[in-house]
Amino acid sequence: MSKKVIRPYNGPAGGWGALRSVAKHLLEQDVPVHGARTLLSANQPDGFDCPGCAWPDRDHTSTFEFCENGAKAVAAEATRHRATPELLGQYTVAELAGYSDQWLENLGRLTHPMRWDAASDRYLPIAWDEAFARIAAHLNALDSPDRALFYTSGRCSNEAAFLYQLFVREYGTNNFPDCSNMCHEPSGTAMKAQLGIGKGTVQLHDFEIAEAILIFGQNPGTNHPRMLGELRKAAKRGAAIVSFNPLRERGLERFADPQDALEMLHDGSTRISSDYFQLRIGGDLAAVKGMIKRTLEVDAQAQRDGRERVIDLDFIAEHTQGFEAFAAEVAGESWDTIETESGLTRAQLERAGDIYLQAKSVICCWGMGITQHKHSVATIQMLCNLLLLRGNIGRPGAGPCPVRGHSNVQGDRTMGIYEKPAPEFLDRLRDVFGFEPPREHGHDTVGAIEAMLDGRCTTFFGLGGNFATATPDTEATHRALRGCDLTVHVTTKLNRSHLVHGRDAYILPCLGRTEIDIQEAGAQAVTVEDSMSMVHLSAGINAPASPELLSEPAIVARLAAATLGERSKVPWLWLIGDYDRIRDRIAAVFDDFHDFNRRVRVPGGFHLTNSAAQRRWTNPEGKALFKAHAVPTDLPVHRARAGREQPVFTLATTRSHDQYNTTIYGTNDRYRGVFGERRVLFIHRDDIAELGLQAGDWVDLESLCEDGVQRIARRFLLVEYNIPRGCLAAYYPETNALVPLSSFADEARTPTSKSIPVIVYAHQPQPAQGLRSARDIGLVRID
Ligand SMILES: Nc1nc2c(c(=O)[nH]1)N[C@H]1C(S)=C(S)[C@@H](COP(=O)(O)OP(=O)(O)OC[C@H]3O[C@@H](n4cnc5c(=O)[nH]c(N)nc54)[C@H](O)[C@@H]3O)O[C@H]1N2
Ligand SMILES: Nc1nc2c(c(=O)[nH]1)N[C@H]1C(S)=C(S)[C@@H](COP(=O)(O)OP(=O)(O)OC[C@H]3O[C@@H](n4cnc5c(=O)[nH]c(N)nc54)[C@H](O)[C@@H]3O)O[C@H]1N2
Ligand SMILES: [Mo]
Repeated sequence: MSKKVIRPYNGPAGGWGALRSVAKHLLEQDVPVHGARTLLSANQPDGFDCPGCAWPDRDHTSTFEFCENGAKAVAAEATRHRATPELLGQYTVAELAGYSDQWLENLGRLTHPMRWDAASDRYLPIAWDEAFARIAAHLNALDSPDRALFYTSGRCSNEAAFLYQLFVREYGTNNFPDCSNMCHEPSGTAMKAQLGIGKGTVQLHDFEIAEAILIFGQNPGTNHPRMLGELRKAAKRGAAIVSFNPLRERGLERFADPQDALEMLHDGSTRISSDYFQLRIGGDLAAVKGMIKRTLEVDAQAQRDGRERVIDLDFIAEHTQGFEAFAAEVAGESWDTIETESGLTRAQLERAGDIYLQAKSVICCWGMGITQHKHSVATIQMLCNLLLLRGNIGRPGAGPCPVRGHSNVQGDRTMGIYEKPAPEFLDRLRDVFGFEPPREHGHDTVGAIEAMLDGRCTTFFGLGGNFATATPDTEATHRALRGCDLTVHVTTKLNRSHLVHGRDAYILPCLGRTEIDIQEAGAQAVTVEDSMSMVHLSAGINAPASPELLSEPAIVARLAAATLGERSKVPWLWLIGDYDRIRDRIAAVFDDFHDFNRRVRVPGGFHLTNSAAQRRWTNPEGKALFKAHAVPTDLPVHRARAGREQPVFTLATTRSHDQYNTTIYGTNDRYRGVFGERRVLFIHRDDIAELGLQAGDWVDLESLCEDGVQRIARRFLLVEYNIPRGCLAAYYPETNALVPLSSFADEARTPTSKSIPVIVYAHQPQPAQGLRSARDIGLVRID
């Protein structure tokens, strides 16, 4: 274990620290000499799409953009470490489960398909054909296709996702839980109802002209480092950048661009946020409503004074519905409630409102700090209400900008990875392919866990991801997976989901983005869609990690052929001979992908139509809707506080700088000043005192939920931090055991990972349970 150090970090994000960190990771991963060439090919027209995040590239044709965390993601895939059958054969699964997630990750790339052998409790190699035949036999023996679940993580390409949903629907179910259910689902749900489309309207060039950029619940310095380049340019030209975040994130404060030689040589940096509002966790709806209230008050005053109105009356009249009722509801909300629930003062909110009013064009960005609450959908609709007031949707430099996570999570949805598919889409599948797809809605992620727990589902298939660790309520989820008759994972590396398996279990290793994919017609490229709806090509440049690996489209197609056989209407094996054939089918199903093969070969790719960006409102009302929402005052945390003497905190689970979701690269969180430890709890100094504890003490966390289940996560180091009182932050996934399965966003069912009511007490060591609990909830064995 490396040494634990807690040391406030006052430098900028980026800078030399970022370069040093990349060098360290390249060395640790033992990336081959051509590793540098690999990094230089990320996001290049003839290279691969960076597996790091979904932030777009300048036309995908620019010169290399340095990104520390993109480089780590690439290095993790291009590593020289190999988890061969010989290596894995040395351990029983019970032994492997005793190790940390980081240790599993460091075993390296999987090289062979494997099947769990019950007699020896080991994963042993199996031939591809045999694996497909056995999985197919299992699927065909189920009394209903709805017994099986087909999970997707957001890294797979459009081609793989399209074939996957096609296979699963021809097989007969819409059971598509996906990572999006835990991520930006509320963004899609909120905007689809309100604006008619579930995607952001903004493109990269809008960042060049926006006069204000508001950033809610997002930490781009760590999770979307290339976004800092855009923010830096905007700050330099004088745009207002306003952050709303309970934590003062370094990347939102100062940034040194490693690409700017002068800035680097002179140890300079650029201020990013012009204003920073440290609101309470879950306080965004109240804060935005305060800004709206300010806007409407200023407007009313202007009206009384006979001055020009500050809201866009023409836009409201022509394009929206519900304004009068909405304005009346806002007027009825008291400043008291708004201040208490947001944790900001009226003066601060008026200031924020005035920044909004002074800017001719405003972009609103948001991330997981907004989407992982009970009231996420309402909060996002409040953000869109704010934009609508001054016509900030559908014109240059303005609009909503949900910043997506996984590099193709948006594309996977576009391709039909959705448990509630639209009837028109299913009609198209039927017409193009000639089979009748299932119409009944399937399970989302929470529904999938519930269905495994009560035995409705018995089979789990994962295309990427780490379901056992990414999902809420770790104990329940693990029980759910272990109860399955079959678990199968398509993956690049070993992770905990492969160790928390069903009675029969397979690991199917696939090619990564960085690798050359050879099929019958030669080397293939795939396509992805970024967070701003640009679709472009991605082609690997490295030799595969093992000659045994198959591409994701090939795995899906061969499994489909094995399962559906003669009864299939789809020429599976022919389709994967040349991915142009898959793209032609995609074009036949989605009008927006017309002429797909030609348009995607134009450097930079093409932009998908966005109706809201064109001010066409495709919801049933045919208008952008003002949606009134009261500031919530009866959330689980309010209820948990009522009548309890002991302080009840709101815990947000968040990412460190050294992780990619459940993939842990290291134990440092440089910008937050934490080194060598992940089990930390960020807490206000006065709260530590009130608990009668001291910084550096170890504590246990217990979540409070009305379902009567006791959920405890043990042994976290108290770190005194600049965070509002009553609010806590700790890392995901160590804290997932605290997120109740029954606690999710209204309408969107996203687990409430950013607002868990918890109590905190001195750590109570648990003798004897050591290894068993390590197996169950993935605690770290300290090597
Ligand atoms: N290097 C790296 N890149 C990644 C990822 C990764 O793990 N590592 N993950 C990818 C994925 S899948 C995603 S979805 C994105 C996630 O990227 P982000 O959306 O940035 O995700 P988080 O780090 O979970 O949390 C974001 C921020 O929300 C703040 N926050 C917490 N609660 C609240 C609240 O109630 N209100 C407000 N306003 N803020 C709050 C936290 O302080 C934190 O700064 O990044 C993607 N990119
Ligand atoms: N408490 C809490 N829980 C959360 C969150 C949170 O903020 N707090 N965030 C949620 C969010 S936003 C998300 S998106 C989910 C993430 O949920 P997932 O997408 O399920 O998890 P990841 O950790 O991104 O998946 C990592 C695994 O993907 C596999 N992999 C990597 N590259 C490839 C590839 O090219 N192909 C294939 N087939 N497999 C590959 C590797 O095995 C790796 O171990 O977690 C959610 N869970
Ligand atoms: Mo995500």
